[in-house]
Formats: sequence, structure tokens, C-alpha cells
Amino acid sequence: MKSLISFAAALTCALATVRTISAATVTYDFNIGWVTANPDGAFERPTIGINGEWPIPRIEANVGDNVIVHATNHLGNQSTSLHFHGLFMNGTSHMDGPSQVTQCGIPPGSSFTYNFTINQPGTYWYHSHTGGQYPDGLRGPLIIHDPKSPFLGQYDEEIILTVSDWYHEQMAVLLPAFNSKGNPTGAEPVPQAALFNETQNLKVAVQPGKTYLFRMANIGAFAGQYIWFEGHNMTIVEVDGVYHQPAEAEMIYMSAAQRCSFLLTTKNETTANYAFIASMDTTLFDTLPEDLNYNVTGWLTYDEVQPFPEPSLVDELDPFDDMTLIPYDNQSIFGEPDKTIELNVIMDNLNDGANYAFFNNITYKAPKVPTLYTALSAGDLATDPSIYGSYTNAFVLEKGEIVQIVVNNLDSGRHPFHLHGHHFQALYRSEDEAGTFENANVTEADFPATPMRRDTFVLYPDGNIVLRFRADNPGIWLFHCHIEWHVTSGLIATMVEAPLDLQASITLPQSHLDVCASQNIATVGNAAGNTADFTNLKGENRPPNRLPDGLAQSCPIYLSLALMEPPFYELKRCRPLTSPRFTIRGKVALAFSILSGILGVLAVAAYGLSADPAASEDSVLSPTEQGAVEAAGSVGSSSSSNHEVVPEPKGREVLVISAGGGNRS
Ligand SMILES: *[C@@H]1O[C@H](CO)[C@@H](O)[C@H](O)[C@H]1NC(C)=O
Ligand SMILES: *[C@@H]1O[C@H](CO)[C@@H](O)[C@H](O)[C@H]1NC(C)=O
Ligand SMILES: *[C@@H]1O[C@H](CO)[C@@H](O)[C@H](O)[C@H]1NC(C)=O
Ligand SMILES: *[C@@H]1O[C@H](CO)[C@@H](O)[C@H](O)[C@H]1NC(C)=O
Ligand SMILES: *[C@@H]1O[C@H](CO)[C@@H](O)[C@H](O)[C@H]1NC(C)=O
Ligand SMILES: *[C@@H]1O[C@H](CO)[C@@H](O)[C@H](O)[C@H]1NC(C)=O
Ligand SMILES: *[C@@H]1O[C@H](CO)[C@@H](O)[C@H](O)[C@H]1NC(C)=O
Ligand SMILES: *[C@@H]1O[C@H](CO)[C@@H](O)[C@H](O)[C@H]1NC(C)=O
Ligand SMILES: *[C@@H]1O[C@H](CO)[C@@H](O)[C@H](O)[C@H]1NC(C)=O
Ligand SMILES: *[C@@H]1O[C@H](CO)[C@@H](O)[C@H](O)[C@H]1NC(C)=O
Ligand SMILES: [Cu+2]
Repeated sequence: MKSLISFAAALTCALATVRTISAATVTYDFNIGWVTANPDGAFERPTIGINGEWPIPRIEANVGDNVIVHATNHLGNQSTSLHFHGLFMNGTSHMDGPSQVTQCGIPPGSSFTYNFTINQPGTYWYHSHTGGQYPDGLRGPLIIHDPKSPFLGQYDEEIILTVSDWYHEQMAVLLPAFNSKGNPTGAEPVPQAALFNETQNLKVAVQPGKTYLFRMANIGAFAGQYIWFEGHNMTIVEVDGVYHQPAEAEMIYMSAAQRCSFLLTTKNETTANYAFIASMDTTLFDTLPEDLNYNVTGWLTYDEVQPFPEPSLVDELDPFDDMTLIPYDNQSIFGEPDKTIELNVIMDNLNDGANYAFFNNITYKAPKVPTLYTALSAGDLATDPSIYGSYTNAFVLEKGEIVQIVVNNLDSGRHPFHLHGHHFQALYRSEDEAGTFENANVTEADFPATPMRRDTFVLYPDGNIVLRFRADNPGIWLFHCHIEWHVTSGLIATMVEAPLDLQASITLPQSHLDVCASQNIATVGNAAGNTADFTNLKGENRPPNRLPDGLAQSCPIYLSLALMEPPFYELKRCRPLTSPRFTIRGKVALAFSILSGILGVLAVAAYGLSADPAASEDSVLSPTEQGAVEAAGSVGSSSSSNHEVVPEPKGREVLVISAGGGNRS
């Protein structure tokens, strides 16, 4: 008997080993095309779907699996690309997805194969990383099951749940209006609705006396969301793919792009159904339209015949603080950094009158050659950050070094920062209005010994954050705000990690090069496409020029706009010159600033209307520049002459290359 048991144990063990070794290949054929959708029941609109469906299918695999995604662009009028948010893409930086960074955008009519192995467990998502496109619908969950999850025995079932925001207008319409001199304050379009699982009034069937693992992802474009379940607490066990020690929460906050897995135990009786709510963070919105319902409700459905109660009002939004989490593996803080990168965030106008976002006074402009291709073609010069362009905020990291990123928010909005290719240790986050980290009087000893780790982390208004990671993943990795409006207005830096190792490890598939060739985008050379002299950036893509000194003080402009637009206190970009209580001194200052503001607006208007060499340069973009502009997302996508024009699919009659989800082989 004893030997039988040990035989069985040995067999189980052997099977387990075989299982781990024989990782599966999971293949998806994605035909990306237009469908129509109406998730809030208020407005039907063209939406980007996959294989004729929206919401788009979720990607699902096990740790260790090889995932192949054949993506074909049937949009007809926009380029696209897919980013698998949170995956390290270790050894496959060319599969990371951002266009003009690790690949060329996939033009209409073309295909592109993503091929990578996943060695991380947890809750992720995938989305377009081209031209500010994902809010049009190209966004969905990506779940990696882990046969070795430490929480496996603690729940009965998994429930995947997304939360998002929704616009009735397409990005191709919203983006040019957002990034224009008609919107000098950079006010972001406010979404029309919040959604659970890309719909509203979602009923989630549950059984009594069970524990569920909820895998939540905020796949929205802009809004952070407060989330709570009436009558039930959440026990957080994972954020952004990192297991953490269980922590109980009554309410959580998820910024755009963050994920959270939590255990939820149901009640023992089925006498009632319970509302759960997501409430958009309205402090992000410059205006709060009166008719906007910024909440969305779903129900834990114990029994269909019981009522579905309206949610009760909550008077205080007091979410769980993710900084208090401790990673399950107790990984201790990395030692003092070998390199510290300090990034100061500001928003300001350039001489086209539009509002841009800057790291250290530089607003991102996509290079002419995808940054990865520059790194692969530059030989030893690949370690020189200047070859990646003057407007890419490129930082070259050495293999294995400990890198610290300090972000100081000199802007009065929240920003969720995301690093591709890594989890980082979140060492510090100041309160609102705390100023820069330099002035924070925080030392190494103040950091947690086992810091929380994730890939997207919220920075508070006028505050600062400190992150640390080890540069152990050669590749080109963006660091950017995950509010899609701020991606398109330039809040992006580029980490060029161990470029010489990258050269030794990556061979580009021919199909990647073909996608570029079909659009006349160079695949060798510096950011300007110069192959003869990598240090010469003449002809590189550049943002509009800075405003002449004196006009650059944008505060008065905003104050004067306050006279024309909704109330002054809603204008967040400008640090008020006066306290909201309006002291006498304040009133005088206000009067002055209004006066100078009016003059400022007139001056900017005159400047903007006068013939502007930079602007006319911009209006005759070469095909390559057009591609790059689309990639940077600084304008709405438009079909340019070099794009092969494919007949537009009519409504849902989309050519389905291969229906259904993934095929395991
Ligand atoms: C692209 O095609 C879609 C679907 O036909 C259409 O709704 C949209 O307006 C087009 N966008 C542009 C920029 O032409
Ligand atoms: C995916 O990559 C692996 C490893 O490079 C290669 O062997 C395989 O053929 C690729 N598969 C596809 C479909 O490209
Ligand atoms: C939400 O959508 C996902 C598909 O993305 C589906 O698997 C899941 O069951 C849905 N969740 C609920 C609670 O309906
Ligand atoms: C949720 O947690 C709070 C605080 O720990 C506690 O007061 C409350 O009773 C819990 N609620 C449930 C339903 O367990
Ligand atoms: C449900 O019943 C089980 C077993 O009787 C008990 O352990 C548990 O505490 C009960 N749960 C709730 C929420 O009352
Ligand atoms: C949304 O929910 C919050 C919290 O309960 C509540 O204060 C607010 O009034 C709700 N807003 C709307 C528009 O229903
Ligand atoms: C992490 O530390 C906790 C104590 O804080 C301990 O209970 C746990 O076993 C440790 N986990 C691992 C994986 O070492
Ligand atoms: C940004 O520009 C301002 C004004 O020109 C200057 O004072 C500041 O030092 C610059 N900051 C950086 C990080 O370059
Ligand atoms: C900085 O912190 C140290 C230790 O907490 C304290 O002694 C010192 O007074 C602080 N300095 C300032 C300028 O706040
Ligand atoms: C990438 O893989 C190498 C080994 O191939 C490993 O040392 C490194 O830690 C990995 N990096 C990440 C971020 O997973
Ligand atoms: Cu932002």
C-alpha cells in the first residue's frame, strides 16, 4: 500500500514535470476591423472589434506558454499595433507593440505576427499602442493562469471583470480637437459613461458560501475608478501581475491600466442581490457635465428572482492605499541606485497654441525610425542616447544596474505612470501638493524594506514618486503616463536598456521589416533616418516650436479663459494666484492676471493666426512623417497617400479570417 502511494506520488510528480516542460503554443488569429457597438445604450457608434466581435476576445494562457497572435488590419483607414500590457517580453522586445518604438504600425491591409513566451502569472490586458487608438475599443483582458499560484486552494472560481470609460465620439474626431489651439488649457474630453465588462447593469452570477478570485483590469482611456461591493470586502492578492500578501479592502482605486485580483467570499444565504459600483475619479475632469452619470453599477446575483437594489450613496471615497501592500515573495528593496533618472512633469503650450505634456521640458515626438531599429543598427553608438532623437527622452541603461526613477509632478492632475518591460518597486509616493522629491526630506531609511511592486503607479497632483528596478531585460521600454490623452500630448520617455546585449539577442523577422517597407519607413539609422552619421539628427521629427518668451507664461491665459469658460475653480492646470477665498490682495492679483490674460490670449491668437513656418512645415508631411505623427498620436489618424486603401468593411460584415478564440496545440 505504502509503495503504491509513493508510486502514485512519483507519477503525479512526473506528470507535473512533463506538464511544465511541454508548454503549449496558444494561437490567435485576430482580424481587426470596424463593428458597431452601443455599450451604454445611449449611442451606437463604429468601434474597433476583433473577428467581428466587440468586446474583443480575451487572451488566455498558462505560465510558460508560447503565444502567437496573427494580427491583420482590416480597419481600412487607420494603422494599428498591439501591446500586451505588463508582459516583460524578455528577449522579444520587438513584440512589445508601440509603433515607431519597437515596430512600424501595421497599415491597413497588412498582417503582423506577435510571437512571445510568457513567464509571468496574473492579470494583464492588451491594447492598441498606435495613434491614441485603444479607446475606440481595441482593448481586452489577457489572463495568465498559474498552476503554482500560492492562492490556488483558496478560491472556488475565477471571475474576470473589466472596468472602463466610454466616449461616444471616435478618437479620430476627439484627438485633433483636444490637441489644438482651440483647447489651449489641454482639457481632456470627459467620457460619456463608465462600463463594467464593456457594458452596464452587468449581472454576475454567484453561489452562496463560495470564494471567488476576481481578476479586475481598468482598460479605460482616462478615468481612474473607485470600486466597491456592497456587503462584501475584497482581499487583495495580486496587483499588476505580482502576488502580494493578502490585504483586506472595502474600496479600491484603479487607475487606467492597473489590475487587481482579490478574493471575495459570498454570503451563506441567497435572500438578496448586492450592487457593486465603479465611480469615475471626477477630479481628473476639467468639467463635470451635469448629465454625466459617472458611476456604473453591476450586481452580485445570488438569485435572479430577488430585487436588484440601487446602490446606496457613499459619502467618502476612501480607497485602499496600494503602498501598504507587501509582495508575497518578500523581495527586499534593491540597493542604492546606480542611476537615477529625474523627470519633471509639466503641461504647457507650444507655438501652435495647443497644449502639450513634457518631461523635463521635452514633449515626446516619435522618431522617423523605430527606436528599437535604431538601437539594432547603430553598432557601438547604440549606447549614445542622442542618436535616439532630441524629442524621445531617451535614457540608456546598463545591463544589470539598479535604476531609480523620480517623477516630480509640477502639474495639478493625477497621472498613472507605466513602465514597459518591468515591474518596479514603488518606494515612495508623496501626498498631494508635496512638491518635488528633492525637497521631501526622505532618505533611504524611510523606504519600505519590502516595497510593493507593480507596473502602473499613480502620482498625485503636485507631488512626487520614486520607483526602482533592475535593468535585467535588454530592450526598448517606454515609460509614460497611461492617460491616453497624455500619451498623445507627449508624456513619454524611452528606456534604452542594454542596447549592445539587445543587438546580440534579437533578429527581426522579415515580416516586421516588410510592414515598414510598405510604408517607406526606414528600419536602419538614427532617429532622423541618418545611416551615415548617427550623431547627425538633421531632419528629425520635432514638435512645434516653443512660444517666444513672455508668451510662455500660460497661467494668465487660463485665468482669462476662466471668464469665458465654466468656473475658474475647475481650471486645474494653473496654480491659482489667489486663494479660493479671494482676499483683497487676491482680488487685485486676479484683476491683473485677467488683464494680462486677455492680452496674452490676444497675443497667442495673433501669433497662432499669423503665418508660421513650423506649422506649414508640419502641414506637408512626407509619408514617413505622417506615419510617425500617427504613431505618436499627436493628430487623429488619417489615411495618407502611401496607405494602401482597402475597401471598408460594412458594419458587422467583416471578413473573418479565423473565427473564435485561441487554439491550443
Ligand atoms: C474610419 O472608418 C470608420 C468605419 O467606417 C469610420 O467610422 C471612421 O469615421 C473612419 N475614420 C476616419 C478618420 O476616416
Ligand atoms: C515563434 O518563435 C519561435 C522562436 O523563435 C519560432 O521557433 C517559431 O517558429 C515562431 N512561430 C511563429 C508562428 O512565427
Ligand atoms: C467579463 O468578460 C469576460 C470576457 O472578457 C468574460 O470571460 C467574463 O465572464 C465576463 N465577466 C462577467 C462577470 O460576466
Ligand atoms: C469589511 O472590513 C471592515 C474593516 O475591516 C469591517 O469593519 C467590515 O465588517 C467588513 N465587512 C464585511 C462584510 O466583512
Ligand atoms: C457561512 O457558513 C460557514 C459554515 O457554516 C461559516 O464558517 C461562515 O462563517 C459563514 N459565512 C458567513 C459570511 O456567514
Ligand atoms: C455616484 O456615486 C457616488 C458615491 O455613492 C455618489 O456620491 C454620487 O452622487 C453618484 N453620482 C451619480 C451621478 O449618481
Ligand atoms: C514573507 O514574510 C512573511 C512574514 O511577513 C512570511 O509569513 C512568509 O512566509 C514570507 N513568504 C515567503 C515566500 O518567504
Ligand atoms: C525647463 O525650462 C525652464 C525654463 O526655461 C528652466 O528653468 C528649467 O531648468 C528647465 N528644466 C529642465 C529639467 O531642463
Ligand atoms: C528631515 O528629517 C530629519 C529626520 O526625520 C529631521 O531631523 C529634519 O529636521 C528634517 N529636516 C527638514 C528640513 O524638515
Ligand atoms: C530576463 O531574462 C534573464 C535571463 O534570461 C533574467 O536574468 C532576467 O531577470 C529576466 N528579466 C525579467 C525582467 O524578467
Ligand atoms: Cu497623465
